[in-house]
Amino acid sequence: MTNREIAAVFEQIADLLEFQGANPFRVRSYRNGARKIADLSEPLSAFATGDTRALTDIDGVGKAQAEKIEELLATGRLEMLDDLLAEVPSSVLAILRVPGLGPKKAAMLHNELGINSLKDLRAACQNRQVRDLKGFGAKTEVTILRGLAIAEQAERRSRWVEAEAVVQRLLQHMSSVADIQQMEMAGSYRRGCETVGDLDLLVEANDVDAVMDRLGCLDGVAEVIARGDTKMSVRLDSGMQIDLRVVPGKSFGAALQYFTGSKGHNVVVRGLAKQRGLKVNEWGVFRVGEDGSEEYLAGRTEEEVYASLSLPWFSPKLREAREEFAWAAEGALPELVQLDDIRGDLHMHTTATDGKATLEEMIEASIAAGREYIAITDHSKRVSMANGLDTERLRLQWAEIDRLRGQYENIKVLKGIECDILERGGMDLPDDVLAEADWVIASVHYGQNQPLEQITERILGALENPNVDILAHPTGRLINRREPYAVDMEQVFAAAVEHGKLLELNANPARLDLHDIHCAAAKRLGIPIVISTDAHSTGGMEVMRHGVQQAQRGGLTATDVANTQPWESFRKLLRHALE
Ligand code: DGT
Ligand code: CA
Ligand code: CA
Ligand code: ZN
Repeated sequence: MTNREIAAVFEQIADLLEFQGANPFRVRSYRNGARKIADLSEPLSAFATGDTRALTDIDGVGKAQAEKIEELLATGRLEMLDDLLAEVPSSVLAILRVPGLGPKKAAMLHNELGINSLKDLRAACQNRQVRDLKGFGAKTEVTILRGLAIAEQAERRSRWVEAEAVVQRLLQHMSSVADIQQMEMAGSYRRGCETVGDLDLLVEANDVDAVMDRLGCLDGVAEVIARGDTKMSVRLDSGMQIDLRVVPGKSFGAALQYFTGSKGHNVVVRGLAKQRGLKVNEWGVFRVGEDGSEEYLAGRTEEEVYASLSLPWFSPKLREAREEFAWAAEGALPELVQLDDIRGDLHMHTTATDGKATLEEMIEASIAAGREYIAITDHSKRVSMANGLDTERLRLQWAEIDRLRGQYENIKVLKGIECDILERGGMDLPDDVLAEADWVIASVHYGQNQPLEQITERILGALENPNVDILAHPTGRLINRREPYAVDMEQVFAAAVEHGKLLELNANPARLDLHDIHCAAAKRLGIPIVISTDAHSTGGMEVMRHGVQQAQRGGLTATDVANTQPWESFRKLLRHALE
């Protein structure tokens, strides 16, 4: 299990304990443990097996939690969690995930109104029963109703990164079947979609039973939904479904193409085949004779399938029936940006605000990650919860960066700030201070529920400010947790063009903000995109790959992404002359 998965288990335990009204100290210790684990830069297994360091050496991890981590690492399960889950039905658990409802409020709804599911909750809000509970009101009801839509989606679809954790375990588990010749994930997971409904696993093998038996004994399989000659579907405890298909080698490419989708992409492929008197399905490409006979033409590889239709191979990231066929017709499929192209990371935090690593640690981790230039961008003072910087503390940090510049010669460190756009409009720090910064990020963190005109005005104001370089996480959404705020993106794009600003693609897998469609729009308008990790720890730099994947789905090339440029050309985008 990965650190992230183990941290998620601890979070879940904390939620469940809180829901049950457990001792608040106990709840808090699990939450702290989860945070510590998520922030670790090393895998937990390194502590569990290492002879010199124990899990209890990790700050915030006590003896009881260390035992739970060991149990998870050894078995992939935790008896305590299984017990808790048996006590709280999963339909009730879903209530905990409604934005704006913590475990405490969820428990009240459950205990006082008998609410047992999202459906019950929706009915109770619509019947105006919720507003009468202590600590709730008519406004809470509206908030809950808004949050319900997103919780209902989260019940059905996982974030890509959560699906990835399951996929890694699944592929590892299946790899012991000797008869497997080839194995690939297909579906929305392979396309890198931001959320994944179910997982589609494709296997080439002769011994179908061996493959299916093995899938059946994956840890966490709750139910075998169906098992046939070539297809099998299982459901995991988490609710996630896995569809398996076992095909012969001559059909592997055709099946991979078919089950990768998207459905819309495949509709176009089949249409193009038909025009040529061909038929494409999951078994191959066939020439259809006048007597209805079918002659197999291709199917071993995806390249072969597409080539038989005079099409180039499409990156799965582009298979959404958007512009890919028009590009192919012009022979101009974009050469998508790759993780290796990234040279800079221009959004990160340190212990000066809510980061977990010091300035030096972040610089050293950036060097280790191969970055040639970075910007240190802690929060400004409005973000008081994160101990945001005022002018004085910011200048102190810059003095520190000046000192460190001499020490780290193989990386450029920009003096930056993530400056809040205030609720009433305007920037959180004075213009003359922002003017001194090498790199100014403008962000909306407060007043996210304002009406469209107001939020758009605030953002346009920031983009008009000559000292602002870039707008961070432009729509504020959190996948499966929070809707984007109401903002007129057309106007934001127009202002970015007019004032020569950049837009961030925040790589945090919970954000991925800009959306892929917005990435494509920015590219069309020639607005440079910066993919940033927004790292709050050294481990947080790892998320760059998610941002790159999202950029690929938007059709972005390295040229479209400003932080792929070598320092010598990137520095020309800055307001200050820096060597
Ligand atoms: P998901 O699971 O909702 O995140 O999205 P997908 O794209 O993984 O969809 P899924 O799992 O239902 O099916 C996987 C792929 O298989 C899909 O992208 C295209 C192909 N496929 C499945 N069912 C059909 C169908 O009825 N017609 C066509 N043309 N293709 C299908
Ligand atoms: Ca799927
Ligand atoms: Ca499926
Ligand atoms: Zn940030």
